[in-house]
Amino acid sequence: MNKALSPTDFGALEGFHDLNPTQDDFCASVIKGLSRKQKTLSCKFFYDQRGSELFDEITTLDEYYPTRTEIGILERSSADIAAAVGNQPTVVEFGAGSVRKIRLLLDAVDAPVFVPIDISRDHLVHSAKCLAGDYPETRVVAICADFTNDIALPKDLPTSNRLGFFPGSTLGNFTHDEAQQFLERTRATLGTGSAFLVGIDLRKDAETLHAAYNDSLGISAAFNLNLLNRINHELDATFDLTTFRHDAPWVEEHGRIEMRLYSTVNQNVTVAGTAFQFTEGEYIHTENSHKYSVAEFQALASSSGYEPVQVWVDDAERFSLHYLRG
Ligand code: AVI
Repeated sequence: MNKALSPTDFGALEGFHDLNPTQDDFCASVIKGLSRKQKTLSCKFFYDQRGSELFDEITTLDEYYPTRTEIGILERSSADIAAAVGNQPTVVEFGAGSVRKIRLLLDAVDAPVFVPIDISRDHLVHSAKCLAGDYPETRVVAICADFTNDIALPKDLPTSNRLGFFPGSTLGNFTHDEAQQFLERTRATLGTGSAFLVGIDLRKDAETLHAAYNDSLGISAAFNLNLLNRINHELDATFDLTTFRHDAPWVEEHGRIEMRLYSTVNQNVTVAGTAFQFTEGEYIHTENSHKYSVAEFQALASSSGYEPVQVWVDDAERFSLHYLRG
């Protein structure tokens, strides 16, 4: 889908490529997910305007350590990172995430070209425009796309010295197979000789993990429930949010936190004309957040064709930032 933008929409943006999935994809995915025996919704749909705001709030919570820990690693290790990466790469960010993180990276490596890729069009345009304004020497080319699909980068981008950036442990939201496929695809997208900087949350005690996804202020719960609200508004659905409850257990067997929404009553819900039955105590699985040891992630990267070159970890060994060569 190509959406026309007026010249003023671009601001200082060099280019904007819209490969955004349509509303039909959202509807089809929700109906398919709720039709499964284990009802499932994809976590990539968390991020409407309200969902993105709630996620930003999560990243500031005391219990949610990943964001501030990764920023600390980037701050402390920026000189090492720059030495490993070399100067002036084309930086391709998968997910236009934290403004702080990308600025730390751009400052460290002096990137002449920056390519943010994100599924949320408004968020992408806003953050890319801000960056383009603040980094007048950097060419910013934004791509609105679902990075869980194949993405062909625009042909006029430099083909050598590309550096992928995938912070925040978003890779943990994929299953192991999906993570491997994603890494293989990004390697193909970025090209041989490229590098990839990937943030990965580390395995740790269950109590710390549990608190991070079941915070005392209830922001994680609001973030999870907002998905039902989004489906109500965008897909003409009838979820009664007072009859669903958030829980996010640590599932040792799979090495992951699972975000779940439990139905507290027997009920029927309609989505875009299709009816779904819920029994009391049944849950919708809305997200996985896998945690890896350094060795586990390096094995995954190797099996995807990357060479793990260097890894930076905070003193408390909570989070890791991996430098891989393609
Ligand atoms: C975006 N992603 C890495 C977050 C995580 O920690 O898995 C999403 C999140 N879900 C609940 N809290 C945060």
